[in-house]
Amino acid sequence: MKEKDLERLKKIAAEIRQDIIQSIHKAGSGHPGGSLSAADIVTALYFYKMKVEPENPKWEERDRFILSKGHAAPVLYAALARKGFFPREELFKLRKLNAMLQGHPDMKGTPGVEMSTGSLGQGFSASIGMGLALKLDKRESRIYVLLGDGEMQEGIVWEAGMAAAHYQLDNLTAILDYNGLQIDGKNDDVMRIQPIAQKWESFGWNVLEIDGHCFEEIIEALEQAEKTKGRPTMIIAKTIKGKGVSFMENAPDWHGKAPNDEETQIALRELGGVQG
Ligand SMILES: Cc1ncc(C[n+]2csc(CCOP(=O)(O)OP(=O)(O)O)c2C)c(N)n1
Ligand SMILES: [Mg+2]
Repeated sequence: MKEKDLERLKKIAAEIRQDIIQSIHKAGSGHPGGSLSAADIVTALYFYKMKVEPENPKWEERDRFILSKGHAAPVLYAALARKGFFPREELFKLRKLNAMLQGHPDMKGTPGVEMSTGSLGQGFSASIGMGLALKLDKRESRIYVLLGDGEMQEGIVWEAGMAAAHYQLDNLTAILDYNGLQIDGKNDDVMRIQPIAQKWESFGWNVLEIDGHCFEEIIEALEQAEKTKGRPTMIIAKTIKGKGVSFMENAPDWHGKAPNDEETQIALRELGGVQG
């Protein structure tokens, strides 16, 4: 990757993180931790890898992104707004009655949202159906789906994973946002998912392990996934929940609450200032 692409992606990711903080603060509720942990992955997808047309969201040749961990909606909304799917002002009406952007993604109400998610595990299953449909239609588009490590405890994930390998869905790239925390604390304390790489390998997937905050590694893995034929790829991305805001990093408490005025100012300062 070129230096100027790297700088561009870092800048976009910082702006997306600022929008996450500001939109959740304005809403007074929401999920900052898991939105911040996924910001670099979502930035790499929308601003480097995926083929999408914001002015034509249903373009048939587009790649699809499904946010299976739907509670991290603010990161998806910030990326979609920045990409031009809808005006940025919508971000600051998040979770308001009748607003376009609700607490969890709604495919019927928001341009660019491919699947309504929030019930953990379901988005992943839907992405497998989409991958299969694209194969049957002989289309080149790819499906990208992001899961959480808490989400990975859902039984539905494993049934879907088995199906994806059975149908040789090499058009499917799943990314695990492995931040080690879920709603009630540490993944390892609630119900450990390790050894996670071996589990997916044994299910017939191509497995890659990366640092989910390193753009070079994210993009290299996405490209390797695209070159892999005959099986789907699971990218296990090690991340930090709350990444970028010191007091939110690795703090289970910030899974699902909004920062107050003072916390918002500190967070925005750490992320490089307030945007216009
Ligand atoms: C089926 C289902 N059960 C429970 C919940 C409530 N819930 C929302 S987020 C969450 C924790 C998810 O943890 P993880 O997947 O690790 O997300 P992240 O750390 O990325 O925020 C839970 C249990 C849900 N949304 N869906
Ligand atoms: Mg998690």
